[in-house]
Amino acid sequence: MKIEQYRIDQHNEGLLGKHNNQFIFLKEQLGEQGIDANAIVKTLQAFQVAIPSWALGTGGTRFGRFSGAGEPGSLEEKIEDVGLLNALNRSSGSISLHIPWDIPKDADAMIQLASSLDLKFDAVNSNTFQDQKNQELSYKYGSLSHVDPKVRKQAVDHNIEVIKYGKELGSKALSIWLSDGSCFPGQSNFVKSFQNTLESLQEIYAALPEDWKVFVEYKAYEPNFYSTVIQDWGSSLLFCQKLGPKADVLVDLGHHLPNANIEQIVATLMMEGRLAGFHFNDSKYGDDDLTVGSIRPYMLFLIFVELVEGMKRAGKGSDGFAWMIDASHNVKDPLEDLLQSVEAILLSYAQALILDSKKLEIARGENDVVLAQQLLQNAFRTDVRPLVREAMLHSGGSLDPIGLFRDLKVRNGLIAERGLVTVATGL
Ligand code: PSV
Ligand code: MN
Repeated sequence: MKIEQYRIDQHNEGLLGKHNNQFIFLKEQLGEQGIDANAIVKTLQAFQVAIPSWALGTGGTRFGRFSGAGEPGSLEEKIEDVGLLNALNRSSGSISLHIPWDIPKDADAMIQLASSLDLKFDAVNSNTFQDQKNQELSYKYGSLSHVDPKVRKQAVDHNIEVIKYGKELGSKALSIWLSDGSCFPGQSNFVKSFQNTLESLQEIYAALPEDWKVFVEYKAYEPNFYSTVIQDWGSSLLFCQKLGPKADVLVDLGHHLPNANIEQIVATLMMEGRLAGFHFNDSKYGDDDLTVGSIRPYMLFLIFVELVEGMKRAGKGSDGFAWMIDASHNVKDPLEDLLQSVEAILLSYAQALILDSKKLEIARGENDVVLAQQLLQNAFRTDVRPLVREAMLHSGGSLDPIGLFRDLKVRNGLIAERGLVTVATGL
């Protein structure tokens, strides 16, 4: 299923009058503060968020999975789904594959399909946190950190194979998340686990193509509940520093202990030039994988404030980082959910872009705490939706992606094509 451009244009026509009024009003309001709304719209247009291949089906919990209907049953269908999202919002121009959930059997055909939908292949993700059918050795007690060198070798080889798939597709990065750790005190030797992991990562690093990066993702706990080898940003940074300049830290918003100051972590990693990018999601308790911006939008905004500052300092645009959603749902239509997530990311980015950072620096220098808070909250409380809509409109997307998705009955169309009983690969 494909959404033709004329359907988007037709839908936009009906919304254009109201949108133009709102945009012009905001543009004037921002103009009075010396902010160029059109420049912000351009910056937003350039921001692209990768969609993970595992988020296109209904996710599960460890208590069960209630699969939706019309879910993609193959990699082709997953690419088509991301094509639908990108046609609607023009901000989801790439797909990130998880291997072996989504092995591209015919890379050329996948590239052709993806480019016909204006899509690229983002980072490829390895998986040594599950055992696969016919796998020789088990990852029950770890993978890259395992006490048995044969298991470590198998996990290293898997990562090298993932790089091979990525190369065929034009990806430029390997993303590694390890569940390695222990569930009980005494179960593993922390130092040996670290050293084994480092040696394994060094072998993978040596196999990276010249122009590739490796992203090292950390997570505090789960599935191991006593210790995790790469438990926090500090451990991840330590591995990256030991590996070399092609290794950077990947921040997944759901991977921290409660109340961690993620924006400060982001600032520090950017200061060191070691932030690879993000896995966006939201959470109330742990790694809940909820829709981005659904629970803690102010935190997301504060993170973007640091990102905008960091990008400015580094003289980099948003294309210098890997932005990806990592969430999966039990109760929502996955495509509607992803549209909401992308919109939330762009809204936070827009709010951070309108922040008066010069005034903020002055307030900080004068210890004017009240003004500093006010400046942040003024930006956060500004309704920047017209900026995001204008960006989508200019890029050929929809002024109301979810509204159009529903008007066109996209899910019904997908059910007609794929059937009612479908299960996408993933967790
Ligand atoms: C682990 O919780 C994680 O965040 C990693 O990024 C995995 O690749 C992904 O989720 C798999 O669901
Ligand atoms: Mn993640």
